[in-house]
Amino acid sequence: LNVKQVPTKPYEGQKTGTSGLRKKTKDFMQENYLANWIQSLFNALGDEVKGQSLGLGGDGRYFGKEAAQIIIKLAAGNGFKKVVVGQDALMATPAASAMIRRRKLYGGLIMSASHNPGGPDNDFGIKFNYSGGEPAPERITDKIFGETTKVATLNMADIPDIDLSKVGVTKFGDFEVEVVDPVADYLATLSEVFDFGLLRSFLARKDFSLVFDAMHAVTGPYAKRILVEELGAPASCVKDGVPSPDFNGGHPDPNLTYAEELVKIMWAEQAPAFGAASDGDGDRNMILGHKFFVNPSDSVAIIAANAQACIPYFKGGLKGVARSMPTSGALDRVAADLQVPFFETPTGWKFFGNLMDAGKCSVCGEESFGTGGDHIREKDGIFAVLSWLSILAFANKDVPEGGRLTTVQDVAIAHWKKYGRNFFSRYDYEECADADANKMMDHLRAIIAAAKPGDKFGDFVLATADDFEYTDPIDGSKASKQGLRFIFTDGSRIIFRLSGTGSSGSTIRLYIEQYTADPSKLMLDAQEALAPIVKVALEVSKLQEFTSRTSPTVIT
Ligand code: VG1
Ligand code: CO
Repeated sequence: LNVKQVPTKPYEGQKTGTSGLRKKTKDFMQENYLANWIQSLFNALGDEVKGQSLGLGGDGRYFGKEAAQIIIKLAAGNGFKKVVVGQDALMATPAASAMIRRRKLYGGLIMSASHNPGGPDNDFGIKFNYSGGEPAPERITDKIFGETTKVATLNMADIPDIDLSKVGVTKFGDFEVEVVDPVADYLATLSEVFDFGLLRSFLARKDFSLVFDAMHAVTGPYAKRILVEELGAPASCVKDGVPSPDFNGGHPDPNLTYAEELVKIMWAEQAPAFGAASDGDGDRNMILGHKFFVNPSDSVAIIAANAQACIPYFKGGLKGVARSMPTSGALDRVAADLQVPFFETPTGWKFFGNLMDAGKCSVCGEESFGTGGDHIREKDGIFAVLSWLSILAFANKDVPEGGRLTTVQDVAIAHWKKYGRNFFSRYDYEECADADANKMMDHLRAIIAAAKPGDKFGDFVLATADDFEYTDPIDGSKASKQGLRFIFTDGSRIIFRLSGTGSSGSTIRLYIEQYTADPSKLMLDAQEALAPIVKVALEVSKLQEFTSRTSPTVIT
């Protein structure tokens, strides 16, 4: 194999955020921009990459196929013996995690900017996952960043572009590229987690119907294969199932704002019983019933509460559960009830991996439409969908066809009746000016520094306020400045963070939570129930004053 030493110069700002490096596609298309980051990654990993196998795939967005060719040449040039790549350079994030684990690969690269819009004028991204299938921890991402500031030479194998459209192996001396079906490994893993027989017979019921919105992103082929071919749902249940390089001009984020077409379907008088959507790279999910939204913080709690009974993989019980800090405390109550260990981690999936590897966490989730289990090391949209279908199948197994089916809403209400309800909402103020957002955060830090337990904020009495810090219980690593928290004596919380996944400006996230066990309040609309505490949050932060924003861009 002939390897060329191509001289290069560092680019500034190649720092990874919450989930990999995300920038404008045009930035990534600058000469050697992507290659520099990949070479820096290989430099950071050092000699251990020699002779290893690397997974590769992406969410199908614009520039992915070109990026794959660059990555393959660099992998060969840096001593990998093999690259396993999804056909057409496609691979959903959870599928990449499953593939790395099943094939015992050294690691994998995922070309995705997740729910961010794609195309030449929007975003591209890249992320490295390690041999357990988990996103690289911060000690690695910090090292990569260090390397990006001094990268000088690219080791590029002199090989032609690979035909990624056909499954099969191509060899160049000691190096080979295997193009694989991007669904196969993932499907094999899911079939070990769920009772496909139970799901098949449930989906065969004439009184049950579903719709899955792939949002023109990567999960289309997965939904067709898994829901339709394996589980027997009608082909028409997959909406917008052909991946498009710019997601058909849309914003592939499964929430009430961006998945408005699905929302419209589910809020019609005649609607399917179950609706779900996934994001650009297939790791997020939104679950809907008829005219009913399942808050993701509730979803992970409900899945955890029902996992042992409804999902074969969890039949021995849960080893523990975990949620990200801003996610509501609904899961905490389930953990206490099940008497299993509970962990609160910073935002981003990379913090769950250590807990899972140590056998301390079976189910975890984030308020940002992320739900997962320890079958892989990424959040998993289709896992959430199959979990909910399993819960419904189990709840309805004795209901004769045509009888009164237990619905998504019934499951959620039964959960609230048992555990109480954690009202939760997130307000996103997208693309604020960096300076404005930073000033607001500084203002809040000053308030926190001066605050004392017992201080009153509106009707709420402060229990504690801080900037969240996490010490990993497994390896002792610390993550600080993970979000500004005001926790009140009744358990209500106000949290402020700046997003780490955007590609321009600053996105302010405001998370609000309030708990009730009062049966007369369980069915209140979340926005109505939270109005007083939202008011407090906006007053204390002076958000409007600092950013001139009178309303959020997205409300969850
Ligand atoms: C957001 C979410 C976070 C999630 C991350 C990656 O991060 O808040 O919970 O893990 O996106 O998800 P941030 O820093 O923008 O708040 V994905 O589907 O974009 O990989
Ligand atoms: Co995603």
